[in-house]
Amino acid sequence: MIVGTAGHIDHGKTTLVKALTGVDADRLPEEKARGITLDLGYAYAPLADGSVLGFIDVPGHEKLIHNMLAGATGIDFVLLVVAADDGPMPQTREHLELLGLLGLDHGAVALTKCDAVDAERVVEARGEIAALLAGTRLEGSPVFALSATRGDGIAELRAHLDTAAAAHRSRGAEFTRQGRFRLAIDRCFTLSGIGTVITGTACSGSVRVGDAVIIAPAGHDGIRARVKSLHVQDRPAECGQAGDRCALALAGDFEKADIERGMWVVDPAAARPLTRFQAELQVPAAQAALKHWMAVHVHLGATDITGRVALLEGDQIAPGATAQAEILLDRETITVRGDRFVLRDASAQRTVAGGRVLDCFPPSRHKRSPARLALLAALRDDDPATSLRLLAEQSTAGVDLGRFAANWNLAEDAAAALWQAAMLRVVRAGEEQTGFSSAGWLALGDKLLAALGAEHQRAPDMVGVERERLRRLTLPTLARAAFDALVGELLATGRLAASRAWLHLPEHQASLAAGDRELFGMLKPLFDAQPFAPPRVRDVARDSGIAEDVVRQLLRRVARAGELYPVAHDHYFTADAVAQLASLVARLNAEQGAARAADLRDHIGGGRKVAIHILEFFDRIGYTRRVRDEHVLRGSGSGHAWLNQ
Ligand SMILES: Nc1nc2c(ncn2[C@@H]2O[C@H](COP(=O)(O)OP(=O)(O)OP(=O)(O)O)[C@@H](O)[C@H]2O)c(=O)[nH]1
Ligand SMILES: [Mg+2]
Repeated sequence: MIVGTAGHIDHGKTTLVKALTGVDADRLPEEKARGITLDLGYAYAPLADGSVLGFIDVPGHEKLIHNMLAGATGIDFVLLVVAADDGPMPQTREHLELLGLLGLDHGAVALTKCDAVDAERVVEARGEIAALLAGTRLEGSPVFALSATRGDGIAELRAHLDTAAAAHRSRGAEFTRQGRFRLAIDRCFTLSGIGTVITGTACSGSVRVGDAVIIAPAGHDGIRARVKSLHVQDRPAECGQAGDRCALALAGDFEKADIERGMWVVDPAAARPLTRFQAELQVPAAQAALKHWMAVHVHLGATDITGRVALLEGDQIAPGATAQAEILLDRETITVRGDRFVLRDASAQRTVAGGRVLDCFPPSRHKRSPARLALLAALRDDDPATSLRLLAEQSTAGVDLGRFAANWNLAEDAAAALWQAAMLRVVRAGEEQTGFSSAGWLALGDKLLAALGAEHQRAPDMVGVERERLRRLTLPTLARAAFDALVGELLATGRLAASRAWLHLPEHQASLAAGDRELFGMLKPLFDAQPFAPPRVRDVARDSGIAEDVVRQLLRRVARAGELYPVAHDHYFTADAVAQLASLVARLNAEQGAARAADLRDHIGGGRKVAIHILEFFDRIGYTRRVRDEHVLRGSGSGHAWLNQ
């Protein structure tokens, strides 16, 4: 458990930490000289069970709130220090408000300097503290009257902290945040013989000696590093996990000067810096309303970044109210859903609001639509299944599961278990995964079949619809991989049929009129005689004595029925010939990596120009892709089922 001090300047925070641990957390010469704390201090005390209690000591000075917040974001338990002579003072209240906004609800109060006042004043101060805590997250926390200089009451407080640490550990399963490793850097220094060391509180996941990590944001891709050794709560360790104060000795191609407080050390998969996220904001009852586009300092992790607040509902958040907003940062940081932060005004004088990150991948359009706001509201639920369900319902083109997992900081296993529990239909394409609800997936299939049915009605003489066109007719935003999976499933269940390059409903039969069929039956031998160099429209007209335009119209109708392909202008090839040419092109690809016009011509004879036309036809229908003078088979060629027939 990490205990964080809080309270007004000079009320005895550092003295108390020393009385509890024996460690003077004021380590800077300037702190010693001035007798006040300037930056975060750290101390550790062993517990009876062999574990270690960690302390983060913060400054009380009103101008050092940013340092206080850098420490407070990593603590589990608040030790609010109030001097008995003064009682609660401005920074007692300010710290208490900030801790409440950060969601901290476990703590105790140390009523210090009781040696300097009489018993009556102690009773009075207790009353002031009870009034101070009323209505806050720390209401009802125990108050320990003590003297840090004389040592009175220290043992009782220490015993209470030990008990609280045990309780914290038993809540462990619930509180140990799973997910990928993230640690907000609060210090970076060099140790001779060891190298660069960074410290911070791990806020999720775990880290081991030897792990590859990324320090980010830094440069374009962050800084790659490896964990050489680590200390947990000031002791050498093999592994550190969420809630531990860790010191990591890092190896990599960087200098100490490249690293500063506020950067993060993360699992490489969690290194996704951002400048924009959406969040829930709570304005304290005692503060002014928060107005749209207000300039703020965003205190998140171990640092603060300037930015603006764009409200998503209304044009202000009233005192005491909670609302959703987008935070736009002036520079990058790393965050995930659930991270708490505090907004202070541009001059860093006043607390504006507390926040909780909800969505790290907000849309750029329709931000205020009711569906979008409902989704943000669902993201408040700590169970990812709730928002996943709603998101899947809303996303006809599927949920980007990679982003969802990153937003929730889910490691691979947890993500896979979630997809399974939600009964998602998951479509994989390389690294990307798209998820559909069962109902959504079925609806998408129905939509595809309905689009196809409408096409058959519109053009009953067409054998079917080409795959890519059907994807656009179904849902233009549907990714190709998802569409292919959908088609595969519909084909397998017999709700969809394929004839060569065409998809159609099983019952659909392209209908050539009886007259057309008879006429084409007479002409077909001309095509079969020279399948790879069939006669052009003009030649067919000349050889058959039928008017050129009549031939042209007839062949066009036969092509719509799928029995001919228009390989070039006025130049039709039979479906059989095209199927053979397609296998030939596939063979050339297999043997030579690509098909070239000269090689194709060597196999089929005829002119080079016809070979070029054939290959260009295959490019056009998406069977091949042109790369300079070569024609490379696309993907698995799965779009062109006629090859397998
Ligand atoms: N008599 C008496 N003096 C105390 C006690 N605790 C602290 N002091 C004195 O109060 C002064 C301030 O103590 P610190 O511990 O530095 O106070 P702090 O809260 O850490 O101050 P900042 O970190 O600057 O906010 C020192 O001179 C301490 O010796 C106490 O219990 N009794
Ligand atoms: Mg101090």
